[in-house]
Amino acid sequence: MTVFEGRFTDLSGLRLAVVVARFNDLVTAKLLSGCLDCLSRHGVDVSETSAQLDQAWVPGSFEIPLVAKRLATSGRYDVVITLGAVIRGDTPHFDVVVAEASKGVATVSRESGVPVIFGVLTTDTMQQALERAGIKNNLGWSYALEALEMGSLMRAMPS
Ligand code: INI
Repeated sequence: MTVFEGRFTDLSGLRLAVVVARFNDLVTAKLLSGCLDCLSRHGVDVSETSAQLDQAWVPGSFEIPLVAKRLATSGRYDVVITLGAVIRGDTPHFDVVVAEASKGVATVSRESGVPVIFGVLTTDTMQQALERAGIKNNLGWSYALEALEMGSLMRAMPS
């Protein structure tokens, strides 16, 4: 029996891309900083000259799937992380943005065969979003861990 699982060591060859939405950047910048902290502590080069990690900024979460698709299908990355924050209180079209972002990310991941981590926070209030972006916990850290696990798992599996 073979058990396939992701590992958090020997990540030297792993190539990652992060797509970050500027909308609510008070929140998304904090998610990004938690994400980079986690990647760095697991040995990923997150420096400005890194050949292991690239970033793409998009206006809002609605645009995330398009850019995630370009990155995932480029053949350059083992895993793509998406970071966004959609806040119901400020967003009459909350449901539309969330549905497009979540369906879009799932579709890109399935169709490209590249793991795309869904790191779009969906909350009722800015306070809740900030709590998940560092005041209580920084989910950017968790999204990075999930990316490392999935990137490593996919490399371990037969193609
Ligand atoms: N984008 C977000 O990422 N979060 C939001 O809360 C949000 N609100 O409030 O509208 C939001 N809107 C912008 C949207 O993602 C697109 O950028 C815009 O509609 C242009 O396509």
